[in-house]
Amino acid sequence: MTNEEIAAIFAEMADIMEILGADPFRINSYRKVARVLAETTEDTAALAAAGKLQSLPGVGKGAAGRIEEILKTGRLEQHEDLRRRVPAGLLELLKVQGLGPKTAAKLWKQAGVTSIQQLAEALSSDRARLEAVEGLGAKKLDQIAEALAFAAGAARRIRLDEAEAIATRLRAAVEASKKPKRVVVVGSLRRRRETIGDIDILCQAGQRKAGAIIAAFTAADAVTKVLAKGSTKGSVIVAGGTQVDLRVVPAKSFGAAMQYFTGSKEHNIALREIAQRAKLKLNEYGLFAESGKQVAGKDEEGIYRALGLTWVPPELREDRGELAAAADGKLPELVRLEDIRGDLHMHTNASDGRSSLEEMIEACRAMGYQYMAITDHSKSQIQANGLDEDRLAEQVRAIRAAAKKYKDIVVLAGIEVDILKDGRLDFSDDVLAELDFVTASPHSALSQRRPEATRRLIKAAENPHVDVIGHPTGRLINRRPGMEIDIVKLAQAAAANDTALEINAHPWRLDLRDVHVRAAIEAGAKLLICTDAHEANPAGDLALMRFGVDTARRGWATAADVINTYPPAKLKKWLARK
Ligand code: DGT
Ligand code: CA
Ligand code: CA
Ligand code: ZN
Repeated sequence: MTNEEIAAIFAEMADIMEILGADPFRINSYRKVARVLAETTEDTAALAAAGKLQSLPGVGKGAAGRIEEILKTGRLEQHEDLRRRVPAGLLELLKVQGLGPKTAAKLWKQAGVTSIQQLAEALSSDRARLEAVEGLGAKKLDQIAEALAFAAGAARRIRLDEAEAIATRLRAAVEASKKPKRVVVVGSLRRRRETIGDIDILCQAGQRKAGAIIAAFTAADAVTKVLAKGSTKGSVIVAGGTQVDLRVVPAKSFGAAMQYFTGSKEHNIALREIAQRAKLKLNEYGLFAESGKQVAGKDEEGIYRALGLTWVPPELREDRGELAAAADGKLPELVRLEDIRGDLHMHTNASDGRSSLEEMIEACRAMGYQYMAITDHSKSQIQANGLDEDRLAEQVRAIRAAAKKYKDIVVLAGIEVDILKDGRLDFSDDVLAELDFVTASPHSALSQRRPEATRRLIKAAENPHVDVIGHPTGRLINRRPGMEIDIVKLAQAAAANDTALEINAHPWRLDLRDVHVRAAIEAGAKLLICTDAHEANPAGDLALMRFGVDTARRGWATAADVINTYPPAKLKKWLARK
């Protein structure tokens, strides 16, 4: 059982209890356990074996017992009891966006609707029966009908880069109309999550202009369907099925709206509790005293400041300890894109890249980099035209010759050597010893189980010639999960052997992911953020660096944690460390 599978059981129990009208406090405690399990980098089975499940936040004696039962028997009696108490189709209904457990319960009790199928039928042929349900007006039913149609088509969450491209287009449409004072992206996209559910945009303008701005938004080229077109809010679907929401907000509450709609919901709830303790009320319109007087809300900083906190970078707003750190003035100074001085993972047309060595060097110079490494694939990557020992030797000569021509950039002769199934490498130590830089990456046998996968990567990290473990889990977002690894053990081994861990910046990978990055730093490991570029285009693959920096920031990384922020002399010293 993986952490995610156990988490799903707890989440489903919470949903069922909510349908059954259980105590909200109890429901919340199950949701909290589900979230903690889904996010933790610890191996739940190992924690259980050590009797330490209760070290997880929110996991008390009861939850620990339930987790143990799941691990032992693969199921949970209480979960199955709960499932027997609601029609099976009802849980499917919850997957429809905007349809929560409370509505599902009413559909069941008041209209006899217990499946998506029945809901779709009633929507098209018996709306009166649905409109009789408490809280289900015509407008809400339209929304549900849209969501049903949408769920039938598109993937639920899109990658960060896809969302960014859509947001850029819609933002431009909003900016071109009526010249609003400010247009900002909020929601999970501003927090730079690796996947995005829907895109949220906020625009500052007065009531007079709002209508025209929303009209321009809903008429934008990318829009395939308009879901809502109100006086302060517009909602559309774009090609591919993603939803985009625009809200128009006046200056005096722009900061409050920015804060609220940036989320996360969990961060907001925790922040609101801090406000309540200070006898203040926080919502999307502002921060208010008991008298009703507005205390803050024009800008985000003002809100955090009035609550005794330093401003929290959006990437940290996940309720993972950022508010306590902000209260103590101990938030990390996060690494920035401008801190990056070089890229140490890229391919040329000697393996599966599309550009020549010279073109890659010119592109890295255009990026303003002070150093770079060429890291083509090794021989067992046959489909990627991986280099064997002879071709590698020839390439190293070519790189050294080319490198001499440039005073402004250090060009390292490297390799992306395959980590074989058992942790051995695709080249012997003698061959690796000839290189300036070695990335070792897993590309095959990615369905390996956690213990083998962890042992495999640790073995590679222990090799004295390896500088960094590339895309450690091998996952591809929305396509394959990659290996589950014990990140703490790997990071400890990496730290002990002076081997770095890569944050592969390609938005399909983002590997290490955010929670891994945080755990790796806490275990003392160093990081490298690299693009894995396959083309010499400063606006193409090489520009993907920003997504890696986003992930590093979400993992609380500072520039000091990231090797490729080092000045050239310091990097040279690091390269000579082993
Ligand atoms: P997504 O779209 O699933 O990738 O994630 P978000 O975070 O963009 O979520 P979304 O679009 O549902 O809502 C945008 C923000 O609005 C969210 O991050 C926080 C705020 N928000 C939404 N619903 C609630 C809520 O019930 N309570 C609170 N406190 N904030 C909420
Ligand atoms: Ca969103
Ligand atoms: Ca939204
Ligand atoms: Zn690779």
